[in-house]
Amino acid sequence: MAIVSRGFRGRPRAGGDRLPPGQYLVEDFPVLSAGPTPRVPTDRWEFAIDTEEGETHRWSWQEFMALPQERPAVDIHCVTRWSKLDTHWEGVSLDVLFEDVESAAEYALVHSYGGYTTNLPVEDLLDGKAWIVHRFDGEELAPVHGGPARLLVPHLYFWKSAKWVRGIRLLNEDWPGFWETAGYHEYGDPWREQRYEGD
Ligand SMILES: Nc1nc2c(c(=O)[nH]1)N[C@H]1C(S)=C(S)[C@@H](COP(=O)(O)O)O[C@H]1N2
Ligand SMILES: [Mo]
Repeated sequence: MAIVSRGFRGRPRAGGDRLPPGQYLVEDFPVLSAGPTPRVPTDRWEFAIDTEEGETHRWSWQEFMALPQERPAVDIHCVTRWSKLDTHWEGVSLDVLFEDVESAAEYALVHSYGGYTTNLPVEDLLDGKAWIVHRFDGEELAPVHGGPARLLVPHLYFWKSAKWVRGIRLLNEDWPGFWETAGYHEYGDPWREQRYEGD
């Protein structure tokens, strides 16, 4: 006869309902880079959005820093299973950067100094969901974590948050990026555990 203990859910996990399935909490800040850290001096840094019509919108470091700044406090989730709660950043909302961009494209391919790429739907960059950040925990963003500036898209697995971000290409069709080509999920929602292609 089976004895079923109804409602037994095991020990509550640290992080509670802010920890997506299969994740554990870290207090430190792991570094995950697929290659060497590119060094990009801010006087040679530029960020660009290229539309599907071939228009380019560019910002120098000075122009970027003069834009309205926000301070998102968010939880981040890496596909290698660590999560970090309440991380503090400073940077520019993608809504601000997209203000004068005319585009009907649905897909974005983000590219970085050093050659890394990652793809996501344009709508996941808008409506207060993504930033280009240049400060972490009150300090300039360290080069190993993507300084001078990185993308921050906390509602998707952290591989979408391209370090050393250089630009965004808007596309009518979805082009997979670096990890997406290597078998990781196209979208990467940590709450639906979309780690690998087919999840
Ligand atoms: N340019 C670039 N961006 C990147 C990566 C990378 O290798 N190169 N790794 C991604 C992965 S897999 C993760 S988990 C996070 C790690 O960011 P961190 O090193 O600041 O923790 O950056 C993402 N952005
Ligand atoms: Mo990652």
